[in-house]
Amino acid sequence: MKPSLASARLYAILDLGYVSEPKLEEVARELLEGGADLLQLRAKGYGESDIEGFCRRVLPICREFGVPLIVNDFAKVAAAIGADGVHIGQEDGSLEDVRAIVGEEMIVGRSTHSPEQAHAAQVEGFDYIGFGPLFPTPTKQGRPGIGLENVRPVESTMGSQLPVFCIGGIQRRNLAEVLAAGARRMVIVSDLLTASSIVQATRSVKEQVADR
Ligand code: TZP
Ligand code: MG
Repeated sequence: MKPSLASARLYAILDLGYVSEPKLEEVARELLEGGADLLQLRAKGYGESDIEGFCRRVLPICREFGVPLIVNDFAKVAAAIGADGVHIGQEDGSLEDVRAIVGEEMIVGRSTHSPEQAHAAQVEGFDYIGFGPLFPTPTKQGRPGIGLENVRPVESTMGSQLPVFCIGGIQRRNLAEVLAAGARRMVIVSDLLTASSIVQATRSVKEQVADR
């Protein structure tokens, strides 16, 4: 059965741009101990077989914590290893293409960069969206920040039917501002992965986004 995202608030990403490959298990465990509700494996520049290997290492840890594992970009890997979902960008094809690979029981999420794209993803039937980058970020270079002004309109028009995870440049130091702009769910990558204590950083964000 497809895991429910209704109570998911904090989505963490195990991004190989920040995590050295031998530390994958250790960092996955820290993010989950800190209370991440979803975990994505994102490994830009790696091929399918490497990514499959990384995901196979992380999947048992996600299972132990009861947290869904989402594979970035590689629907075939998600299907092959029995992950919980796949995340695709605007250029990665249609939901129908991905469903043909992963079936109906897997979570499929889409990156969106404007209210129009967010709406289109909802109409198409994605299970959740990433909405951003709110601020310019080195983690996703070459994209301007879309700002905070669209967060509340998107969250209030579609957030009750489609989980909207704000993303991009969100850090502990601007979290209050992002929450005040209407965000209820978020993805944080570099600020958690570069924290001196990943567990504590994750826990402190989770406490602030819980129950919203
Ligand atoms: N998509 C939009 S922004 C982004 C992705 C993958 C990166 C977010 O990373 P960070 O480090 O939290 O800004
Ligand atoms: Mg992609």
